[in-house]
Amino acid sequence: MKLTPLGPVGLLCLFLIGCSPGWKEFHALDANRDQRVTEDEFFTRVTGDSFKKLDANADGKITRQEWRTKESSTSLFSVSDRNGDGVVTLAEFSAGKSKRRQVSNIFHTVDRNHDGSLEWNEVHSR
Ligand SMILES: [Ca+2]
Ligand SMILES: [Ca+2]
Ligand SMILES: [Ca+2]
Repeated sequence: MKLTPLGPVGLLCLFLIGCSPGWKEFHALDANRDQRVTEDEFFTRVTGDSFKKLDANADGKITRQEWRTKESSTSLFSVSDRNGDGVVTLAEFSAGKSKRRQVSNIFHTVDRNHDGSLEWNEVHSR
């Protein structure tokens, strides 16, 4: 059985398609506890979470084998492994421009008043 990691798509579901996140999820995103989630906090959390899910043995590196057990395609693995040493680190994982854009798109959809941060009422009300 394949586990689908709660990546950007999962969060997209969480925020936009009815499965409204609870206070706990919002709080988890709000790293500095100022009741606002900035794009950086959002990005760090989203990429961190998907990284952790792929890094099965939690050694801070994703091997091709770990990647393959969670993702159907390894083509993204090769793209992510920038220095070609056969493992993807968190830095490499976060570096992809397309990932940043993808997360950014979700963020800006949720940020209804476009002030660059998510507040509880923006996330909570639909
Ligand atoms: Ca690992
Ligand atoms: Ca690498
Ligand atoms: Ca906002």
